Amino acid sequence: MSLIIKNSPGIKPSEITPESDYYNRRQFIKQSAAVLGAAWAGRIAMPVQAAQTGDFPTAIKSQYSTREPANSFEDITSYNNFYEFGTSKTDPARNGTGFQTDPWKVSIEGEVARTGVFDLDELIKPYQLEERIYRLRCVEGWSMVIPWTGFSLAEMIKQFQPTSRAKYVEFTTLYDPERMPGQKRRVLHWPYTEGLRMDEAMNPLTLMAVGLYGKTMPNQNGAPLRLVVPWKYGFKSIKSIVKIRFTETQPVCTWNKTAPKEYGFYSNVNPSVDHPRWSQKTERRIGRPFWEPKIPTQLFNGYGEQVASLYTGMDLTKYF
Ligand SMILES: Nc1nc2c(c(=O)[nH]1)N[C@H]1C(S)=C(S)[C@@H](COP(=O)(O)O)O[C@H]1N2
Ligand SMILES: [Mo]
Repeated sequence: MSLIIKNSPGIKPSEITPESDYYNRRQFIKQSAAVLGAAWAGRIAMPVQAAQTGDFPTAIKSQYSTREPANSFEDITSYNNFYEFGTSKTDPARNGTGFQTDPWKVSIEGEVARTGVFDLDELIKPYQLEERIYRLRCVEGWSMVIPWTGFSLAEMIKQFQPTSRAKYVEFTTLYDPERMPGQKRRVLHWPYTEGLRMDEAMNPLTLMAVGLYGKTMPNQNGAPLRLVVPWKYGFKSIKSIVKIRFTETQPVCTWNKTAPKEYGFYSNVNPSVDHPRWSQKTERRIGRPFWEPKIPTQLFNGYGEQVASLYTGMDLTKYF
């Protein structure tokens, strides 16, 4: 049974104000910093900020959200994989606190008509933000339900006009060992890279996320911009992106390069293809009591209705 809600609210992105509230949010942060500075310097009374309204007031609810209950903000922001800030689950929350993400530039390169380096605020301004509640299944055997705020990668790709040679998209995380201290240790080939086939990148489920729980993306979850590909294992959902490159050949992906027998290019969630060192048949939902039985893992993490056709005729045990 699919848990995807199929009834579309019928709202086209074009019918909604194109102005991104995210842009306003980052402006707001800058202004707040200025106000804070002034308040400190002049000892003026601090204005009351309406923080409870969320950082993305114009985001619309997505038709692709699961109905499962979301994990708590606490769970989502305290149990992370983000090796740039350390390899234990609690390291990213602890070591990512001071990570500066404003200003942030993203370079668009390769097989597209429009290439260039864009300021993040400008880059994402044209797109309709949505709240999308997705399951995230880590290859390690745990899962969470996360209410992301983001926009469709397909909408963004269209703006850059890929050439006929654009067959894949490669994403790269920031490389800056001073700001990302985990990069001082050679636990992975830095910078972290990931890639998708063009049709996977263009699938409507593929999301570029800038927040969660209606708040600007916490550093430990991949601020300020990260990918979310809900039918693939979590490691495909690369964090803190600084480069998006369109290529003719299959990009090199960090985990695939590190252990090609364990992590394939496709990385589709598949309970019938075990990891060489453990089963992928079930998963532990973070935040649930330890005595509860594990949940059966679903093919394509339950998103088969939307994505199975991308892989027709492919042997998924070979292209894992
Ligand atoms: N740059 C980068 N992106 C990354 C990772 C990482 O270590 N570095 N870890 C991946 C893994 S293994 C998972 S499961 C998810 C976890 O995302 P979350 O911490 O927001 O739940 O991020 C993925 N993206
Ligand atoms: Mo993961």
